[in-house]
Amino acid sequence: MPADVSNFRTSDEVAYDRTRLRQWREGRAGADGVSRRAMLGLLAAAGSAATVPLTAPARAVAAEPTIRKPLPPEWFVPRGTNAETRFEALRGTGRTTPNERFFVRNHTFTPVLDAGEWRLKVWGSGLRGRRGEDRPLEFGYDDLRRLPSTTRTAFVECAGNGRSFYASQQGETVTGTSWTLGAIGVARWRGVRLGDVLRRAGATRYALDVQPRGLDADFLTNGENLGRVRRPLPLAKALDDVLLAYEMNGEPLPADHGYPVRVVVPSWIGISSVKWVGDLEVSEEPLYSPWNTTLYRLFGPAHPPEGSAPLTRQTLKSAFEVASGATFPQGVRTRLHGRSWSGAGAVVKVEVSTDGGERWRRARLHDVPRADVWTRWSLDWRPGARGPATLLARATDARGRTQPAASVPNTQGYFFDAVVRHPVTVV
Ligand SMILES: Nc1nc2c(c(=O)[nH]1)N[C@H]1C(S)=C(S)[C@@H](COP(=O)(O)O)O[C@H]1N2
Ligand SMILES: [Mo]
Repeated sequence: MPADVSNFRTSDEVAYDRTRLRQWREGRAGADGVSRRAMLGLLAAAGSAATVPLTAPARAVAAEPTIRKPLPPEWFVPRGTNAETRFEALRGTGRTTPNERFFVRNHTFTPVLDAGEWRLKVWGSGLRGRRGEDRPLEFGYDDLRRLPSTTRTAFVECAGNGRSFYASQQGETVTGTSWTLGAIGVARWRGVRLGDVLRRAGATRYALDVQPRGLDADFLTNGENLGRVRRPLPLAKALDDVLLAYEMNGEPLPADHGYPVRVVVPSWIGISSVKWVGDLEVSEEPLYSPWNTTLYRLFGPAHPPEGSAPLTRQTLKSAFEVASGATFPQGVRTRLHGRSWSGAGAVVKVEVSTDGGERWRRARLHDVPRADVWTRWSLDWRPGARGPATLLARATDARGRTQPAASVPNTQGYFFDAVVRHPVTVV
């Protein structure tokens, strides 16, 4: 197996996944809204399927794609229900992304919620008293704001960020939104530790998974209703560094980013950071949703037939704060700026090539490298011959991992980590 996919298939994750699949087969795990076919697919390599429960029939719900904030074309590229940040729009901004320029990834549309009426319902078999969904423990917005708060700077990045390069650089056909590199933003999140809420809610020591669920509309895709956006987190991660955030860069969360409260899961793929969170299921049994079974695993020739373990930590990427196809005058010294980030730790080194990858130079780092945040960098360049040129940037993180020349493909185009070829013209 190539080194860069083995990172995401640590033996721990694989063993964990296998145990959970066995529990599902034995009727000891929840998988509402995951088709029986999908679960059987996952089980294929894990052993016999035996008898398995059927899922509820799909309900039809109207979906109307909407983002509430303005999306000026100099800052965003519209992508269906989503909006991608242009990296050139980050030039001159700080280490955090201004809320107005932060990318939006919506499965359906932004709901407009009232913090006064909002409740976080905590329920499930992993709570003392084994609370059913109809008998949850509730926290209001003011209850959360009265709990001790904590602040953390972290990126939220879609697992599919960079997906379009599987096609444009590697000739691979993959499904999903054709992001370039702008499905990422960094913000200072303030909120309550999820662990504090779970302890107050009476999570038992047998609790295994926590599944936050959004209050946005059911997600309909390919004629199926997958229900509301939800994805389980193992309790170990939930108790570690996960926040229930109500502030983003010092302001109340904007509607598009989860107002009044969202989950923020540092270093993990964006789907973990559920927006508009309405309830948390705390379970003694492993939980499944479409977002950790058919979606957000790696499928394809380089991966096991049942797919990889569910994706967790983000991979490694770099981007120039330069428009694609930008022009540079010949012979005039210019300063190229960019940012690099990794889910595995701080970015400690960035190399840049201005000649299509022949010669590499060390970029100057502008930030103290930190985990969960990008490192800004720059490099001076005096463009030579007129005509097309290709800029490349290659990051190395604190774990010693460097961006490869090509990414191992997967059918849904997640985790593009290869060096991106950035076209410009010298005039
Ligand atoms: N409730 C809910 N949470 C969600 C989503 C969603 O559609 N609904 N999208 C997820 C995905 S796929 C990503 S990448 C991030 C994007 O966060 P942002 O829109 O604040 O940038 O939110 C995640 N949380
Ligand atoms: Mo995402």
